[in-house]
Amino acid sequence: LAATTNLDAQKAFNSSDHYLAQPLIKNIYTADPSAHVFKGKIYIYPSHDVEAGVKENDNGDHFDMRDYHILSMSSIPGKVTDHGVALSVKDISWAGRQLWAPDAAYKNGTYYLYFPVKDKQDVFKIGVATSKSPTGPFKAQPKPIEGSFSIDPAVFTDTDGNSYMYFGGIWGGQLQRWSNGKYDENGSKTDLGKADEPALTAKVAKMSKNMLEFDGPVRDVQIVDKEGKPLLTKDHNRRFFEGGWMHKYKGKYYFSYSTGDTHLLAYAIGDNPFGPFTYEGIFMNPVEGWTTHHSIVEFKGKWYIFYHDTQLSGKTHLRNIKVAELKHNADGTISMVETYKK
Ligand code: FUB
Repeated sequence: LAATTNLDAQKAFNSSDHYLAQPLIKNIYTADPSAHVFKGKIYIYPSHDVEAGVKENDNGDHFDMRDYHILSMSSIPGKVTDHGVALSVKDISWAGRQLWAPDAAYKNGTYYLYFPVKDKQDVFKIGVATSKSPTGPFKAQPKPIEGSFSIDPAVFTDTDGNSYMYFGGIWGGQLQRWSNGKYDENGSKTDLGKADEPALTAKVAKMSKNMLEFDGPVRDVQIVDKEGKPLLTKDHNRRFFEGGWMHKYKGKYYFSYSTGDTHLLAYAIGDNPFGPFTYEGIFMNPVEGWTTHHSIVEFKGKWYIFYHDTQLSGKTHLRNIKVAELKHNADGTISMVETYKK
C-alpha cells in the first residue's frame, strides 16, 4: 500500500479556483479513472499502465495492462491511497490480454468491478468481478457478460436503483467489428468509413438485478443534433469514439464521451438513461497524449472530473490521472475544464 499527499495539487487548489490539476499519484502510471463515492469516500478505478515492451501500433497493443490497483481519497484535494492489486489478468479464466478501462458499482453489500479484456481469441469482451470491499480483492466470474463486447464499461445507477452499462470504443476497442451484430475480424478498421451515414455509437444495456448480466437488449446510444438528426460519421469533432460516462444533474441525463481521434471531451443531454441525447458541446480540449478518458462524480456538494494525461512520462501509453472541479452553469451546460500543456 502507498499513500501520497499530493502537495502540488493541494497548493494549486488553495491558490485559485481555476487551478491546473497535477497527477494524483506518481508511484505507478494510471489512466481511465472511474470515480465513485461509496460510504462517504472517493474510490477510483483506473487502468494501471505499464511499460510492457510491446511495440506501438494502431490497435493499441502497447496498452498491455495486466492488473488493476484501486485508489481512494477521503477529501479532494487530499491523501491518495493505493490499495495494491485488486484483480490480475492471470486470475481471469477466460482472459487473454490487455486489461483496459474498468468501472465499478455497489449493490446490497457487494462491489462489482467491470472490466474489458481480450479473450483467448483476441476479442474484447466485458467481464465482472465481485468483492465485499470496494478495494477488493475481486473474484472474476468464469465467463464474460453474455452479449457484451468492445471496451470501456461505465455503469450508472439511477436514483430509482436501476443500473445501466454504457460501453464501446472504436478502432483498437473493436466496436466497428460488431456492426452486423456478430464479431467480424475482417470488419472495418475504424469507423466504417461511411461519411454521410449516422455515426457508429456507444451501446447501453440495462443491468439485471444481480448486476452480473444484461437485462434486455443492447441498444445504441443515439446522439442527435439540435434538430434531432443523428450525428454523422464524418462529424469527428462531435461524434462518439470511446470512454462514455453517464451522470445525472437536476433530473437530466448527461452522456459524456471522448471524440477519440479528435481528442475532445463532449457531452449530450437526454431525458432518460436510454436517450436519445442531444449534443450540447465540449468541456475539455485535447490533453497531452493520444487518449482522453474521464469520469464525473459529485462529492460533498461539488462536482469533479477525473481524467488523465501524460504529464509524468510524455508517452501515450504511460498516463497519470488527475482531478479537477467541474462546473455546471445555471442553464445546465458544463464549463470548460483547463488542461495541462507542456
Ligand atoms: O486504456 C486503454 C484505452 O485507452 C481505454 O480503454 C480507452 O478509453 C483509452 O483511454
